[in-house]
Amino acid sequence: MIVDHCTFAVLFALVPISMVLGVDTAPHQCAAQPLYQHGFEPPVDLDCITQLESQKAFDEVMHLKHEWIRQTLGSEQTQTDLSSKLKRLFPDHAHKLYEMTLGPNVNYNIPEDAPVLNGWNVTFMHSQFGWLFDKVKATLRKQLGDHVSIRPGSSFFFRILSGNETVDPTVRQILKMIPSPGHYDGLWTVLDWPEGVTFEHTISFTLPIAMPRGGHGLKIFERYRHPLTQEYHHYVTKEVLTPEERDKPANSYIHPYHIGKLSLHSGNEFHSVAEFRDVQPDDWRITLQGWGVFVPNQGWELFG
Ligand SMILES: O=C(O)CCC(=O)C(=O)O
Repeated sequence: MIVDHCTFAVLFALVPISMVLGVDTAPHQCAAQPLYQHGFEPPVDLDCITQLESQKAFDEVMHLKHEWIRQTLGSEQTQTDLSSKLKRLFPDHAHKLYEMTLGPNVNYNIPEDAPVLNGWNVTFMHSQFGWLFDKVKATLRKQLGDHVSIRPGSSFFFRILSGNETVDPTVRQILKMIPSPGHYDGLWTVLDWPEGVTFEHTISFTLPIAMPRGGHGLKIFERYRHPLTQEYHHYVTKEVLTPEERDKPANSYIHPYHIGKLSLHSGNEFHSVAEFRDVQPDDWRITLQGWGVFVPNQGWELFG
Protein backbone atom coordinates (compact mmCIF):
# COMPACT_ATOMS: atom_id res chain seq x y z
CA MET A 1 0.00 0.00 0.00
CA ILE A 2 1.33 3.45 -0.85
CA VAL A 3 0.99 6.07 1.87
CA ASP A 4 1.55 9.70 0.96
CA HIS A 5 2.16 12.56 3.33
CA CYS A 6 -1.52 13.41 3.53
CA THR A 7 -3.58 12.02 6.34
CA PHE A 8 -6.54 9.81 5.55
CA ALA A 9 -9.54 8.75 7.53
CA VAL A 10 -10.92 5.89 5.44
CA LEU A 11 -14.70 5.67 5.45
CA PHE A 12 -15.10 1.96 4.82
CA ALA A 13 -18.81 2.14 4.16
CA LEU A 14 -18.27 4.60 1.30
CA VAL A 15 -15.41 2.83 -0.42
CA PRO A 16 -17.35 0.73 -2.98
CA ILE A 17 -19.48 3.64 -4.21
CA SER A 18 -16.57 6.04 -4.32
CA MET A 19 -14.43 3.55 -6.25
CA VAL A 20 -17.10 3.06 -8.88
CA LEU A 21 -17.65 6.81 -9.30
CA GLY A 22 -13.97 7.69 -9.10
CA VAL A 23 -14.71 10.00 -6.20
CA ASP A 24 -12.30 10.01 -3.33
CA THR A 25 -14.47 10.71 -0.34
CA ALA A 26 -11.73 10.38 2.26
CA PRO A 27 -10.93 13.68 3.97
CA HIS A 28 -7.27 14.59 3.67
CA GLN A 29 -4.93 17.48 4.22
CA CYS A 30 -2.14 18.56 1.91
CA ALA A 31 0.10 21.61 1.93
CA ALA A 32 -0.72 24.75 -0.04
CA GLN A 33 2.23 24.02 -2.35
CA PRO A 34 2.85 20.67 -4.07
CA LEU A 35 5.89 18.56 -3.30
CA TYR A 36 6.41 17.97 -7.04
CA GLN A 37 7.16 20.62 -9.64
CA HIS A 38 7.81 19.36 -13.17
CA GLY A 39 8.98 22.70 -14.50
CA PHE A 40 10.81 23.08 -17.83
CA GLU A 41 12.06 19.51 -17.82
CA PRO A 42 11.45 16.84 -20.47
CA PRO A 43 8.86 14.14 -19.71
CA VAL A 44 9.77 11.47 -17.18
CA ASP A 45 8.80 7.85 -17.81
CA LEU A 46 7.42 5.99 -14.82
CA ASP A 47 6.90 2.26 -14.45
CA CYS A 48 3.13 1.83 -14.30
CA ILE A 49 1.90 -1.50 -15.68
CA THR A 50 3.49 -4.77 -16.79
CA GLN A 51 3.46 -6.20 -20.33
CA LEU A 52 0.74 -8.61 -19.23
CA GLU A 53 -1.38 -5.77 -17.85
CA SER A 54 -0.84 -3.76 -21.06
CA GLN A 55 -2.07 -6.79 -23.01
CA LYS A 56 -5.10 -7.03 -20.69
CA ALA A 57 -5.90 -3.33 -21.26
CA PHE A 58 -5.43 -3.79 -25.03
CA ASP A 59 -7.79 -6.79 -25.05
CA GLU A 60 -10.41 -4.87 -23.06
CA VAL A 61 -10.18 -1.86 -25.38
CA MET A 62 -10.60 -4.21 -28.38
CA HIS A 63 -13.53 -5.96 -26.72
CA LEU A 64 -15.27 -2.58 -26.42
CA LYS A 65 -14.87 -1.65 -30.09
CA HIS A 66 -18.60 -0.96 -30.33
CA GLU A 67 -18.11 1.87 -27.79
CA TRP A 68 -15.34 3.60 -29.73
CA ILE A 69 -16.12 7.04 -31.08
CA ARG A 70 -14.76 8.18 -34.41
CA GLN A 71 -13.41 11.72 -34.35
CA THR A 72 -12.06 13.63 -37.30
CA LEU A 73 -8.41 14.50 -36.81
CA GLY A 74 -8.19 17.94 -35.31
CA SER A 75 -11.73 17.94 -33.90
CA GLU A 76 -10.19 18.27 -30.47
CA GLN A 77 -9.57 21.85 -29.62
CA THR A 78 -6.08 20.95 -28.38
CA GLN A 79 -5.13 20.65 -32.04
CA THR A 80 -6.41 24.04 -33.05
CA ASP A 81 -7.09 24.59 -36.70
CA LEU A 82 -5.91 21.17 -37.86
CA SER A 83 -9.34 20.17 -39.08
CA SER A 84 -9.75 23.15 -41.44
CA LYS A 85 -6.12 22.91 -42.54
CA LEU A 86 -6.57 19.27 -43.53
CA LYS A 87 -9.78 20.05 -45.42
CA ARG A 88 -7.94 22.77 -47.33
CA LEU A 89 -4.89 20.64 -48.13
CA PHE A 90 -6.64 17.34 -48.84
CA PRO A 91 -10.26 18.12 -49.80
CA ASP A 92 -10.91 14.58 -51.09
CA HIS A 93 -9.37 12.74 -48.20
CA ALA A 94 -9.69 14.90 -45.07
CA HIS A 95 -12.88 13.09 -44.00
CA LYS A 96 -10.98 9.79 -44.02
CA LEU A 97 -8.45 11.08 -41.50
CA TYR A 98 -9.68 10.30 -38.04
CA GLU A 99 -8.80 8.83 -34.69
CA MET A 100 -10.94 6.76 -32.35
CA THR A 101 -11.50 7.42 -28.67
CA LEU A 102 -12.92 5.28 -25.91
CA GLY A 103 -14.24 7.09 -22.87
CA PRO A 104 -15.29 10.61 -22.05
CA ASN A 105 -12.95 12.56 -24.26
CA VAL A 106 -14.27 16.05 -23.89
CA ASN A 107 -13.79 18.75 -26.41
CA TYR A 108 -14.08 21.36 -23.71
CA ASN A 109 -14.29 24.28 -26.07
CA ILE A 110 -16.76 22.89 -28.59
CA PRO A 111 -18.92 20.51 -26.53
CA GLU A 112 -21.35 19.80 -29.35
CA ASP A 113 -18.51 18.48 -31.55
CA ALA A 114 -17.52 15.68 -29.23
CA PRO A 115 -19.11 13.39 -26.69
CA VAL A 116 -19.73 15.28 -23.50
CA LEU A 117 -18.61 14.14 -20.12
CA ASN A 118 -21.63 12.23 -19.00
CA GLY A 119 -22.55 10.03 -16.10
CA TRP A 120 -22.95 6.61 -17.70
CA ASN A 121 -19.78 6.93 -19.69
CA VAL A 122 -17.72 7.81 -16.63
CA THR A 123 -19.29 5.10 -14.47
CA PHE A 124 -18.84 2.62 -17.29
CA MET A 125 -15.15 3.54 -17.69
CA HIS A 126 -14.57 3.12 -13.96
CA SER A 127 -16.30 -0.25 -13.92
CA GLN A 128 -14.27 -1.51 -16.91
CA PHE A 129 -10.92 0.12 -16.23
CA GLY A 130 -10.96 0.85 -12.47
CA TRP A 131 -8.02 -1.55 -12.06
CA LEU A 132 -5.99 0.45 -14.61
CA PHE A 133 -6.94 3.84 -13.17
CA ASP A 134 -5.82 2.57 -9.74
CA LYS A 135 -2.39 1.71 -11.24
CA VAL A 136 -2.16 5.20 -12.76
CA LYS A 137 -3.13 6.83 -9.45
CA ALA A 138 -0.60 4.74 -7.52
CA THR A 139 2.16 5.61 -10.01
CA LEU A 140 1.38 9.31 -9.83
CA ARG A 141 1.02 9.31 -6.05
CA LYS A 142 4.50 7.81 -5.75
CA GLN A 143 6.01 10.41 -8.11
CA LEU A 144 4.09 13.46 -6.90
CA GLY A 145 4.28 12.67 -3.19
CA ASP A 146 0.90 14.27 -2.53
CA HIS A 147 -2.61 12.89 -2.44
CA VAL A 148 -4.10 12.18 -5.89
CA SER A 149 -7.74 11.60 -6.80
CA ILE A 150 -9.79 11.45 -9.95
CA ARG A 151 -11.95 14.54 -10.27
CA PRO A 152 -15.54 13.67 -9.28
CA GLY A 153 -17.56 12.69 -12.35
CA SER A 154 -14.45 12.27 -14.49
CA SER A 155 -12.34 9.47 -15.94
CA PHE A 156 -9.45 9.08 -18.36
CA PHE A 157 -9.92 8.09 -22.00
CA PHE A 158 -8.12 6.04 -24.65
CA ARG A 159 -6.88 7.56 -27.89
CA ILE A 160 -6.76 4.92 -30.62
CA LEU A 161 -5.01 5.16 -33.98
CA SER A 162 -5.01 2.11 -36.19
CA GLY A 163 -3.03 1.14 -39.27
CA ASN A 164 -5.97 -1.13 -40.19
CA GLU A 165 -8.16 1.88 -40.81
CA THR A 166 -5.66 3.33 -43.26
CA VAL A 167 -6.06 0.85 -46.11
CA ASP A 168 -6.46 3.72 -48.56
CA PRO A 169 -2.87 4.27 -49.83
CA THR A 170 -3.41 8.03 -50.21
CA VAL A 171 -4.57 8.29 -46.62
CA ARG A 172 -1.50 6.36 -45.50
CA GLN A 173 0.71 8.76 -47.45
CA ILE A 174 -1.03 11.76 -45.87
CA LEU A 175 -0.64 10.32 -42.37
CA LYS A 176 3.09 10.16 -42.92
CA MET A 177 3.22 13.72 -44.25
CA ILE A 178 0.83 15.78 -42.19
CA PRO A 179 2.45 18.39 -40.06
CA SER A 180 2.02 17.27 -36.51
CA PRO A 181 0.11 20.14 -34.91
CA GLY A 182 1.69 21.39 -31.73
CA HIS A 183 -0.19 22.74 -28.72
CA TYR A 184 0.17 23.77 -25.11
CA ASP A 185 -2.26 21.91 -22.86
CA GLY A 186 -4.87 24.14 -21.30
CA LEU A 187 -8.01 22.03 -20.92
CA TRP A 188 -7.99 22.73 -17.19
CA THR A 189 -8.77 26.42 -17.74
CA VAL A 190 -12.37 25.70 -18.74
CA LEU A 191 -13.24 23.57 -15.71
CA ASP A 192 -14.42 24.88 -12.35
CA TRP A 193 -11.83 24.82 -9.57
CA PRO A 194 -11.84 25.79 -5.91
CA GLU A 195 -10.56 29.21 -4.99
CA GLY A 196 -6.77 29.42 -4.92
CA VAL A 197 -6.08 27.26 -8.00
CA THR A 198 -3.68 29.14 -10.30
CA PHE A 199 -2.67 26.45 -12.84
CA GLU A 200 0.92 27.00 -11.82
CA HIS A 201 1.11 23.28 -11.10
CA THR A 202 -0.34 21.02 -13.77
CA ILE A 203 0.47 17.61 -15.19
CA SER A 204 -0.24 15.89 -18.47
CA PHE A 205 0.25 12.13 -18.72
CA THR A 206 0.05 9.43 -21.37
CA LEU A 207 0.20 5.70 -20.74
CA PRO A 208 1.05 3.75 -23.93
CA ILE A 209 -0.92 0.49 -24.20
CA ALA A 210 0.08 -0.44 -27.75
CA MET A 211 2.60 1.13 -30.13
CA PRO A 212 3.31 0.71 -33.85
CA ARG A 213 6.17 -1.66 -34.67
CA GLY A 214 8.38 1.23 -35.72
CA GLY A 215 7.87 2.91 -32.32
CA HIS A 216 6.15 6.18 -31.57
CA GLY A 217 6.13 8.99 -29.07
CA LEU A 218 5.55 12.60 -28.18
CA LYS A 219 7.00 15.38 -30.30
CA ILE A 220 8.41 18.19 -28.17
CA PHE A 221 9.34 21.58 -29.53
CA GLU A 222 11.83 23.93 -27.86
CA ARG A 223 9.14 26.23 -26.56
CA TYR A 224 7.74 26.51 -23.08
CA ARG A 225 4.91 28.79 -21.97
CA HIS A 226 5.12 29.91 -18.38
CA PRO A 227 1.77 29.07 -16.79
CA LEU A 228 1.59 32.29 -14.75
CA THR A 229 3.42 34.98 -16.74
CA GLN A 230 2.41 33.45 -20.12
CA GLU A 231 5.91 34.35 -21.31
CA TYR A 232 7.55 32.01 -23.80
CA HIS A 233 10.88 30.43 -22.92
CA HIS A 234 13.42 28.38 -24.79
CA TYR A 235 12.96 24.81 -23.56
CA VAL A 236 16.68 24.13 -23.23
CA THR A 237 18.30 27.48 -22.34
CA LYS A 238 15.20 28.60 -20.34
CA GLU A 239 15.67 32.15 -21.71
CA VAL A 240 12.59 34.31 -22.24
CA LEU A 241 11.90 34.71 -25.97
CA THR A 242 10.89 37.90 -27.76
CA PRO A 243 7.70 37.68 -29.89
CA GLU A 244 9.90 37.44 -33.03
CA GLU A 245 11.97 34.62 -31.56
CA ARG A 246 8.83 32.89 -30.37
CA ASP A 247 7.30 32.80 -33.86
CA LYS A 248 10.38 31.31 -35.54
CA PRO A 249 10.15 27.57 -36.31
CA ALA A 250 11.33 25.67 -33.26
CA ASN A 251 13.58 22.63 -33.15
CA SER A 252 11.86 19.51 -31.92
CA TYR A 253 12.65 15.99 -30.88
CA ILE A 254 10.63 12.82 -30.31
CA HIS A 255 10.29 11.56 -26.78
CA PRO A 256 9.83 7.80 -27.32
CA TYR A 257 6.97 6.01 -25.61
CA HIS A 258 7.37 2.59 -24.01
CA ILE A 259 4.42 0.29 -23.45
CA GLY A 260 3.43 0.28 -19.77
CA LYS A 261 5.53 3.33 -18.83
CA LEU A 262 3.59 6.46 -18.01
CA SER A 263 5.06 9.61 -19.59
CA LEU A 264 4.59 12.61 -17.33
CA HIS A 265 5.13 16.28 -18.15
CA SER A 266 3.63 19.66 -17.28
CA GLY A 267 1.73 20.22 -20.53
CA ASN A 268 3.33 23.68 -20.70
CA GLU A 269 5.80 22.80 -23.44
CA PHE A 270 4.75 22.94 -27.09
CA HIS A 271 4.05 19.29 -27.99
CA SER A 272 2.06 17.01 -30.24
CA VAL A 273 1.40 13.43 -31.23
CA ALA A 274 4.41 12.58 -33.41
CA GLU A 275 3.94 11.90 -37.14
CA PHE A 276 3.49 8.40 -38.42
CA ARG A 277 6.73 7.90 -40.31
CA ASP A 278 5.64 4.43 -41.22
CA VAL A 279 2.26 2.88 -40.59
CA GLN A 280 1.59 -0.79 -41.21
CA PRO A 281 -1.96 -2.10 -41.68
CA ASP A 282 -1.98 -4.02 -38.39
CA ASP A 283 -0.21 -1.35 -36.32
CA TRP A 284 -1.98 0.15 -33.32
CA ARG A 285 -1.20 3.26 -31.31
CA ILE A 286 -3.33 3.15 -28.17
CA THR A 287 -2.75 5.45 -25.22
CA LEU A 288 -4.57 6.28 -22.02
CA GLN A 289 -4.65 10.07 -21.66
CA GLY A 290 -5.19 12.28 -18.64
CA TRP A 291 -4.31 15.58 -16.98
CA GLY A 292 -4.08 16.90 -13.44
CA VAL A 293 -4.10 20.13 -11.46
CA PHE A 294 -2.78 20.73 -7.96
CA VAL A 295 -5.48 22.05 -5.65
CA PRO A 296 -3.94 23.74 -2.58
CA ASN A 297 -4.60 21.84 0.65
CA GLN A 298 -6.28 18.98 -1.26
CA GLY A 299 -3.73 17.46 -3.62
CA TRP A 300 -3.77 16.57 -7.31
CA GLU A 301 -7.11 16.27 -9.11
CA LEU A 302 -6.90 14.12 -12.23
CA PHE A 303 -9.25 14.12 -15.21
CA GLY A 304 -9.45 13.16 -18.89
O1 LIG B 1 -1.11 10.86 -27.43
C1 LIG B 1 -0.13 11.52 -27.16
O2 LIG B 1 1.01 11.13 -27.43
C2 LIG B 1 -0.23 12.87 -26.50
C3 LIG B 1 -1.50 13.57 -26.74
C4 LIG B 1 -1.47 15.00 -26.33
O3 LIG B 1 -0.53 15.70 -26.55
C5 LIG B 1 -2.61 15.59 -25.66
O4 LIG B 1 -3.65 14.92 -25.55
O5 LIG B 1 -2.50 16.73 -25.21
